[in-house]
Amino acid sequence: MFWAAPLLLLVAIMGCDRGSGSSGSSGSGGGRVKLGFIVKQPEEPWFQLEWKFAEQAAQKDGFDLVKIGAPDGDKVLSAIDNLASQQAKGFVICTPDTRLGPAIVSQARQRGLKLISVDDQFIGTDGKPMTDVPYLGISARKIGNQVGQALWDEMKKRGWPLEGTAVCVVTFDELDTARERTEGASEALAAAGFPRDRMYPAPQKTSDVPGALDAGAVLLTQHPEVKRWLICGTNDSAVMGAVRATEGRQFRPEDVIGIGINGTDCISEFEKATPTGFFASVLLTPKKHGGDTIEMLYRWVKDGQEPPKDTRTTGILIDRSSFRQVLREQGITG
Ligand code: FCA
Repeated sequence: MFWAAPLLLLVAIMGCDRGSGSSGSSGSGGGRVKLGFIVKQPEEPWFQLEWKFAEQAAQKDGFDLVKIGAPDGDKVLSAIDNLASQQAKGFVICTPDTRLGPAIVSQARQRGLKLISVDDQFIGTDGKPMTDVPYLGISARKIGNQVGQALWDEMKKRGWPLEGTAVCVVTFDELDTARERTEGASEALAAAGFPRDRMYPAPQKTSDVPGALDAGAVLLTQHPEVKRWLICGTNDSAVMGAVRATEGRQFRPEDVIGIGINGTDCISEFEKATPTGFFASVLLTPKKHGGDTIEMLYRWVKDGQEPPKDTRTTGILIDRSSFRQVLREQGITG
């Protein structure tokens, strides 16, 4: 048929990565279940860890895993086609754009694929979260509160006066979980006594380190009067970018307290010989986000056991002194 050649070509150039668990199996013929795991930013350590734990689950339970990076809508839709053509039975997805939710659901339905969304919840045509699609994500506001409280505690520990201190809030408001995290951090700081009028948003154009570096640099230029910065953001990359912006303007690490979220994308920062302004992070649970989601999907496909519609996870504060032990305890490092 006329569409078959371009489709095959597309599948080939997408270069999808057949993960572990495929040994001894030949596609659908082996009788093994095949499941996909699609992520929006495969270059982020967070998503690599989700994949790692999904692979561990695949090995343990004996199913095949297909990992696909899909940074935009076109890639997501062709990834779903790709999975269907490999006779996969379902997929877990962190979508690059939550507003693709209705299109993803309809495409999956047409192809007979089950799906679970992870990290970033789908938004429906009415602008509200699609609560009928099984979702596992973080308790975003609470984790934000944890960040805000930890920023306040560290500021007090360092004996910083409020005068001359401000908060750089690296925002990415188009994503609900991101907005709730930064709102949560600001709320906790306000409740502790930090003046709201010195919490400045630094909106990211792209949700990555360069996007946050640009956003942070603009804010620092606008506020030359600030002597000490507290920094919060959506995730480690957001805080990292803003910390790099403070370094670019010769702020000393002692005058910067940055606290991230993920705890997985800041390890190289904590490993540096001398401390930077990236002070701490809330370590999330990539094992649950990667391993539990794919296992839930597997049980659903294999035994008809429906996953819960909404699961929320928590986090643990880590810093330079504790990260090694906590990562080990959490099974993230060996
Ligand atoms: C979002 C962020 C990721 C991670 C995840 C749990 O998808 O972009 O960095 O924090 O939520």
